[in-house]
Amino acid sequence: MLSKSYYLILIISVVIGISFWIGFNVNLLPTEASINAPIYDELFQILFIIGLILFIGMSLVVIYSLFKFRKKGDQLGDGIALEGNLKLEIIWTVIPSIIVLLVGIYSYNIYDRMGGMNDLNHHHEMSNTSSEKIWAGITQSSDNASLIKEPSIEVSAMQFAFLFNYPEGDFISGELHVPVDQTTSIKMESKDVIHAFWIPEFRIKQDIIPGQPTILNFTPTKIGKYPIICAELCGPYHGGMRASIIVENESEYEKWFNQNNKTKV
Ligand SMILES: [Cu+2]
Repeated sequence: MLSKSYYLILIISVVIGISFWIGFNVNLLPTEASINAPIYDELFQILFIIGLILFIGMSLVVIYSLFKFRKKGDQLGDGIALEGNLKLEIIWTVIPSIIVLLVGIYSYNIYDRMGGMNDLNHHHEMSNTSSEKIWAGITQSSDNASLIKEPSIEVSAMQFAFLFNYPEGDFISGELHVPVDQTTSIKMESKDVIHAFWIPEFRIKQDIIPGQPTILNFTPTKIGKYPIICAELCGPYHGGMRASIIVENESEYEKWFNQNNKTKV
């Protein structure tokens, strides 16, 4: 006869095994279309696996308890209350503390690898008004001079639309076109309330705050059309505040740009 703890260890191992298998084989996220996406997805995968272990583990405990602690025929009350199980209290304090600490350290590492810890004050040549803030995040480049690259595009957010201004071509577009594999820098401004610029496929999201222009850099890696979604409740038609980003190869982008270019007449 095998001991109880043997079965317990076996069940825990199976739960962890199944959770890892699902975590590595089930992808819940949209396609990865920027250099940030694979980094972000690493963190998501770890969180997903931890969530699965907890969900499957707790479900098993609930199902087991339903049978094991079922009310006996002649039983009227709830039974004796459990009180002061020191061992249990230590376990359920220490294990979550370790998990939360490790996830915190790992998140910091991910944020750093996505460029979140880059120095904020290296862009004076680009932004000469002190009110302009360079958003720290979301470029992998460690070379700060390369943070701001062509094409640079101005994004205006308003209730309830995004408009994309291409200053070099002196035109405004309702769609954001960018070339693939190049760092694009967008300068975002809000005309009214707080909006947010979110491209799920790029794993980037940045608030657009009135009176505080924000620069966001990203590098698309996959040709295609992706949604731009306002991710900040900004009014009654917030749900309809969407636009598209079209990532295309260099020559397609040039073609589109030249078709719209108003400086070359
Ligand atoms: Cu909005």
